[in-house]
Amino acid sequence: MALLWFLVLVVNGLARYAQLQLTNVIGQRLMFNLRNAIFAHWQRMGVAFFDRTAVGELVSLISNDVDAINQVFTGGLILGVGNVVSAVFIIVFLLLINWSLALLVLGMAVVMLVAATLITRQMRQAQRWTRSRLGSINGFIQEAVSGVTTIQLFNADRRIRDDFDVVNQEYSRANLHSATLFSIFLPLMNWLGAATAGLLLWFGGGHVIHHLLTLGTLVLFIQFAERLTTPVRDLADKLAIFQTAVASAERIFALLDRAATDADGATTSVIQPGVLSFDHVWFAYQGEDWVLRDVSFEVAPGEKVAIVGATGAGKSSLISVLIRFYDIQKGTIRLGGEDIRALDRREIRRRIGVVFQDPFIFTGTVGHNISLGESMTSDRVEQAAAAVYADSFIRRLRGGYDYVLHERGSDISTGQKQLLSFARAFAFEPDILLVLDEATASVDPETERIIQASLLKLVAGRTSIIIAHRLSTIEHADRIIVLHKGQVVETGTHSELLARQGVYSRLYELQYKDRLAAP
Ligand code: DCP
Ligand code: MG
Repeated sequence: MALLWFLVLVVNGLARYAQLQLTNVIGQRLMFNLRNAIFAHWQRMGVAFFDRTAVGELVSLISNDVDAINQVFTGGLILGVGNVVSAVFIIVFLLLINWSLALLVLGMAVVMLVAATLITRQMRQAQRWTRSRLGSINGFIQEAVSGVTTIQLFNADRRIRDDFDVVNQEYSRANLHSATLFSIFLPLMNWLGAATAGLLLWFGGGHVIHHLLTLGTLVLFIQFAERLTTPVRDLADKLAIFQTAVASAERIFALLDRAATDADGATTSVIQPGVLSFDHVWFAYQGEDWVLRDVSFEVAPGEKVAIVGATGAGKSSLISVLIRFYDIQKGTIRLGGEDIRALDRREIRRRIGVVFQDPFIFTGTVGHNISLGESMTSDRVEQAAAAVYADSFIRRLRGGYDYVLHERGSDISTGQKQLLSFARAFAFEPDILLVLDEATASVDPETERIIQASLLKLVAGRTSIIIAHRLSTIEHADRIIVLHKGQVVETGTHSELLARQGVYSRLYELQYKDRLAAP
């Protein structure tokens, strides 16, 4: 019998190992797939989605919420199901041996289940609280790190430290609350377990003295009662985990069920070069707050058009709708005669090169920041950089094209970032149109001269739209479109518009006159 018992223990151990390993593998695969699915879905969401979602929230979705679902597997519901099965077996077994003692054990098990349920319900609340506080801390840190220069510049570090102290304290308090509940839970369960053993000894012992029960049976009862309380205690715990997982799953699937913007019906995948036209275009980011009002203009192939206007006039928005970051509410934008809503977004962005006002720099080498992982030879990368006069500064970096830039390009200058973004646009060889949202930040005259030369190289021989902030850029344009509060108010050449004495001449007096072409 002893040998058999030993064998059972060995098999039990092996089976446990197999079970744990299996649930781990399933859990990890599930998390892996979920994270990939969420990330892939994000990449397909429109820019508008990111306008209104906090980074901290997204991070917590892909880490905390995915993790909560995994909890169901590792040490979660699967083991919980095993617990229920073994509890039922134990109860039936005990009832068969001695029903009165069995009822006593069962009664205590019910008491424990009720107590455990009550406490775990509290714990679930506490967990929710803790998680939301954790989200706040994450969000706070993310913002404080991104805004560190502004914080230090305005000596706001002490104030921000105080603010952090508040969110930190709330997180601590939430954690402490959870911990308190937990420290009640465990002793209480242990106490109830001990009470069960005590009651068994009391009643069972009496039965033994009166020879109504063998000592062996009593020992068996005490042992099995202990084996019963563990699953009962766990069960309540597992239910709480399951509840949290369901809440997380709801959040995740709410995201995955959101339609991705690139899923809408594009019918034409090849764009024919031709005229770009805005035809009575109306656009608002939200509701009826029109940012573009009845905008109409055309850009013929080979033409270089400059768009000017006061800050907030809607110039950058014009580009966002052109490359379908957002869809317009009224009117039509046509490329080569085709409504852009019928065109594939990827194709639009491949054929139209855009340089944004504030270029984004990724962590990685200079070369990678130009090619963005697209398979292009290093020759092509270097040629692109040389074409826009970016290579002289790149060569001065240690390692040249292999120099590793840091997050958001914190270790190169604003002007250098611009040159890098020009090189990026050049390397991708947009053949239909090049759009350039000129940066407003001013740089030293020498860099200014390089950027101007670089810009001219970029637009040479291309149809281009330049949102201009520099007089020298405007002067090189074939035509100027003046945007005022979302409307096209004037069109013409520099001298024509000056002669008109309208919005452009006012803008010129106020904005451009002093910023004469770089020496
Ligand atoms: N806007 C918005 N949501 C965004 C971007 C802009 O509600 N995601 C609003 C803010 C402005 C208006 O749209 O009131 C126009 O913004 P633009 O960025 O198009 O303005 P400009 O590019 O003309 O201004 P600047 O010269 O400063 O770049
Ligand atoms: Mg802008």
